[in-house]
Amino acid sequence: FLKNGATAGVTCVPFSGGQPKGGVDDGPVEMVRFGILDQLQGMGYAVELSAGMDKYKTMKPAQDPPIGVLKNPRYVAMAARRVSEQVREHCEAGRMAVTLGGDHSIAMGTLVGSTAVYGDDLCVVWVDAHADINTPSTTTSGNLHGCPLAYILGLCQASTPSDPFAWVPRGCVRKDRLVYIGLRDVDPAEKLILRQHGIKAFSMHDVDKHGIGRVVEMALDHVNRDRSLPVHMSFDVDALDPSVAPATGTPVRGGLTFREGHYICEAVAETGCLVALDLVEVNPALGDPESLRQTVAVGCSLVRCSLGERLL
Ligand code: B3U
Ligand code: MN
Ligand code: MN
Repeated sequence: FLKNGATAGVTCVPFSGGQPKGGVDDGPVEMVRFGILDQLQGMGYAVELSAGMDKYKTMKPAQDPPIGVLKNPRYVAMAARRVSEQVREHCEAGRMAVTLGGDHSIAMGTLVGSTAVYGDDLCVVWVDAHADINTPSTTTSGNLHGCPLAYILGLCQASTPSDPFAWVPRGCVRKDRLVYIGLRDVDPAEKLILRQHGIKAFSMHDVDKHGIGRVVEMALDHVNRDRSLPVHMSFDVDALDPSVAPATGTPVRGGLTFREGHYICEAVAETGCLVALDLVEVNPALGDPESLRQTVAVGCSLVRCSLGERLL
């Protein structure tokens, strides 16, 4: 697989159907307006932009009643499926797949796309305040941005023909190749799932106890001891403290500092193993203009660091 591929394959996903708040669909366009594409080119990347980002809004089905408690199930499934195709194309072409969200339900698509190319060698570093591992039976909110990993790991009941997520290859990511950093708002049922399946997670408690340097090292040792396997990092901006990234749908106090967030990206970049990156849950509609500017800026900065921008 590529080591710091020279082309970034960028997919913008203006999608908010995985949670109830509007505005997160404007995350990608705000990051592009802030200059992320030019910035990547300035770092020496050729940028290949996926076509047809407007389609994510127009593909919304006219009728999409809840299935059980799950909200917008068909819309989420259709959008994620399209994301999976766009990310797969980038990975197949040997590009670094960069996906700008949009809410975190789109990671169902990014991970199907990257594992289609890299198989179950793929390691996932999930940076988030939340575990996003609710199943359709455990979710109390019915918001699918809280569920992508349950589908990906194959924790949901076998799909029926009418299941809009039937296309998701259950278990395309191995449970021992997933690691979390930054957790601090995990539902009781999710805690049970993590424990039952032995899924490795470093909470904010662990960051306080060991420091971010040790935590990232331990996280990478868990999934990728030899630093030889491809890595997909899915970074939810709400992993950062709300004082650093205020414009996001479900902020949780006690998050990563500006430097801790950047350190994760720098350390992952240094391994040379990164093949795919998601940056999600930037919601420009929440908060004042300064909160927006600050959150968009930090999102772009995390993307650049993950793709190898160095301080010195
Ligand atoms: N675990 C809760 C809350 C949540 C998950 N992800 C976000 N919030 N951003 C749920 O709705 O599943
Ligand atoms: Mn998330
Ligand atoms: Mn989150």
